[in-house]
Amino acid sequence: MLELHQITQAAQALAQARHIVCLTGAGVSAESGVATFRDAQTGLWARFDPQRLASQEGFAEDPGLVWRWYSERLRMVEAATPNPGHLVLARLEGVTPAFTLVTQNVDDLHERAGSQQVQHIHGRIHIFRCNYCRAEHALQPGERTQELPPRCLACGDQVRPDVVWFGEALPEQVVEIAWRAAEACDVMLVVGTSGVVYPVAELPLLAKRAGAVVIDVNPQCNPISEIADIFLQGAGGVILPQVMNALSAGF
Ligand code: BJW
Ligand code: ZN
Repeated sequence: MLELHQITQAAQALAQARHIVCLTGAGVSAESGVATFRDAQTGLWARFDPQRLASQEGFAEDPGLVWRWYSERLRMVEAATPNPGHLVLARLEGVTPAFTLVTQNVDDLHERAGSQQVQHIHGRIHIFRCNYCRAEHALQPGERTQELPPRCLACGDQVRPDVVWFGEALPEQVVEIAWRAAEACDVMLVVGTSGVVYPVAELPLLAKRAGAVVIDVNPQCNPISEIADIFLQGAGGVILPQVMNALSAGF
């Protein structure tokens, strides 16, 4: 059960911090109507395993299926708008000397909420690349709704969204920024992640070991809430504005 003093405690930790790292997951976009990764398996997609769809093996087995899954999710992202949780995180960027926002989300809702520096550690759904030579592909009209992925203009292989699938390496530069920030921050604010996908799930533990206060915002208990110093149990779009109000009011 969430108590008022936990909100105050979180606001105090954030107010005193010189460097805040915010790590977000699918839950931060849930209140914008973007289904979380594991909840995206509804309707027609219910019989497919997301771990299989988001992999080279799944793409090789049925490229059209994976292409259509991502087209549908991109449509969902485009129809969504940032929620109060995204807006608070954008404001937080301006109230602390150093702020690093690392998101596992492939949507652009943080940017649309006004966040200036967003580290997309699992890629971005609206950018497309060749699965072989990695050349960026500018989608032509009609290609999105095709049954099969378009072909790369440079090498002829298949085009895919620029996201990180299971078994693939995370973008090197973003990993460097995220790991360095986790070791240097005073507060790590985690919002809406299940904490089961590695290596990102290591970040809160790394921050805690380096002496940071870890705050987790999530309606569900999860591996990160287990190690968090402050667990704010609830939805990001409800809890984060409460924390921001306490911060603005001087607690
Ligand atoms: C709310 C809310 C509200 C709801 N408010 N909250 C160590 C141990 C075991 C396994 C591994 C390991 N190291 C690596 C692995 C393997 C693997 C892995 O982690 N597997 C585990 C699942 C077992 N990792 C990898 O393969 C990674 N690559 C790798 O390790 O490469 C090695 C390598 C090195 C060098 C060369 C080559 C290879 C890659 C992982 C990539 C993950 N990609 C995905 C797909 C991206 C594209 C797409 O979206 O389709 O990223 S998987 C998916 O999970 C997606 C997400 O970003 C990520 C995390 O999901 P998230 O955000 O936690 O979402 P959900 O849906 O799981 O949870 C939502 C949460 O929100 C819940 O907690 C809700 O309660 C909460 N919530 N409403 C706040 N309103
Ligand atoms: Zn190519």
